[in-house]
Amino acid sequence: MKSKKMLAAAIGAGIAPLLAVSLPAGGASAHGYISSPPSRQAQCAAGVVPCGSIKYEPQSVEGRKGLTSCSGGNAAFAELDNDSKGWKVTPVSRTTSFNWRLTARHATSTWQYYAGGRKIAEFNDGGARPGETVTHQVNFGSLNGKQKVLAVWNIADTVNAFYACVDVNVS
Ligand SMILES: [Cu+2]
Repeated sequence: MKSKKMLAAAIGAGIAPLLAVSLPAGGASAHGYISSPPSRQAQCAAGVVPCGSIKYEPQSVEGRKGLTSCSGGNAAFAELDNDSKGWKVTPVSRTTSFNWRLTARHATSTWQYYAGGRKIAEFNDGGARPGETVTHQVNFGSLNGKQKVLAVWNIADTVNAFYACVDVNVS
C-alpha cells in the first residue's frame, strides 16, 4: 500500500520515464522455450526427466544463430543433446501446434523448425515483438513416426537464437 502510494507520487513527479529507461529489456535469464508439446528443457523444468541446472532456466538455451544442437552449444546444458536420456515422446498429428513461452519479448526475425534433416517450417516476424506466448502450426509433410524437432527462435537485434528440441511421434 505504502509502496503504491510512493510509486504514484513518483509518477506524479515525472520519474516514470526514467524508470522505463533504466529497467533492462530482460534479465540474463529472460528468454523463451517451447512449453508444448513439452520440449526437452520443459521436461527438465517439470521434473519429468532428472536434469542439471537447465531445470531452473528452461528459457535460457541461447547460442549463436545457425547451430543445430538441442543445447545451443551450451556446455552446461549438454544433456539436452543426449537422445538416450529418456525424453518423453509426445504423440502428435501431421499438423501440430507448437507453443512457445517467452519470458522476454525479444524482437524476432524468424522462427524455424527442423526435422528429418530438413527445415519443415519457417515463420518470418520481420523484427516484431512477440507476445508472452507464441503458437505456430507446423505440418510434418511426409515425415512419419518418431521425430526430433529442433525449433529455433532467431532474434532480430542480436547475433543469437534460442533453441528447443521436441521429441514427437507423428501419426
Ligand atoms: Cu532474452
